[in-house]
Amino acid sequence: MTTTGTPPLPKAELHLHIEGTLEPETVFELARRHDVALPYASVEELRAAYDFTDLQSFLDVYYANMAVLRTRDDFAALASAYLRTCPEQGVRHVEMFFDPQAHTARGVAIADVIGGLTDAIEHHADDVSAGLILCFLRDRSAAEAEETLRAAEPYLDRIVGVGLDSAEVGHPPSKFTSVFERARGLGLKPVAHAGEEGPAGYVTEALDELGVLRVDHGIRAIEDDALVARLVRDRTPLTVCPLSNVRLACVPGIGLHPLPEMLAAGLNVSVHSDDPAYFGGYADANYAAVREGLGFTDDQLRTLAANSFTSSFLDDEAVQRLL
Ligand code: ES4
Ligand code: ZN
Repeated sequence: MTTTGTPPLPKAELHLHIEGTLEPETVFELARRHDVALPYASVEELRAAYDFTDLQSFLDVYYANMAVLRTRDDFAALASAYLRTCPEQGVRHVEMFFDPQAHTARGVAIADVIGGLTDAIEHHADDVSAGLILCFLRDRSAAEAEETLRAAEPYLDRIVGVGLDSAEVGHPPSKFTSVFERARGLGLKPVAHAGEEGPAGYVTEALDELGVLRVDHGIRAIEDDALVARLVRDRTPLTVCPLSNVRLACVPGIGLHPLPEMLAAGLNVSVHSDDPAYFGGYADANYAAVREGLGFTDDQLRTLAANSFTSSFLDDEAVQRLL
């Protein structure tokens, strides 16, 4: 990561999977603590496996590494380690994704997952404001998503929204219409990953079927002029993750990322870090990538940062207090 000598721009982090902040060193530390066998001999060997060819090749390693997260304290330590880094990144507010099914499927109680994450959020409340977005795994069944939402109901006061993530192609948003309808009825804000690897049509479906207020990634929306016009008209936020898109080969290289085209089209884009322990850096590294790799000006970077706040689920007053 490069440093400019100037403090990083204040920003909101709206596209971050908390499990994607699990650093290789922590995987080894927790594996030792819980006596979990790892298929890698060293941190270096694990890091060498982060040579992804597509979304699925990443997800395989991402879910495998989660085996080391077992207790409420593990989830608290994971989120705490991340939240601690926020001030130095200029991150003043985070709406973090978590994947309860990736843990409950391994026998971890959802109470420990949400309890640990909220312990950390409360502990760091003076440094950074933070909320939770519960994601459904789209490559698992709609019935399981329904069960997950039901299991989370006792903790709804700690959750701002619901999201949709994991393997996109073959799992269109319409598979989850009914669980999103119920979540919206419970007062949860709906968002979804769409148009990352999947087609622009999945973005349209996420808007029409799930009523999403924000689209995560959405880079392939640019392939559909009518969709772009709709997103521009509604000022629908798109949370773009440049380093992720490069590392998962969703774009052929940083210099060919569609972000400049998206911004020029008038789309409400902001820049985020997705799974920073896997993709080469946190918020500031993603800003550096668009500055250095795409030639973004200071003015354009300020637009991205301003969009990140207005695209958050904070009200205007709360945003003003953070600036
Ligand atoms: C993810 Cl980069 C990405 N895409 C879809 N689902 C995910 N879960 C964690 N990272
Ligand atoms: Zn993501």
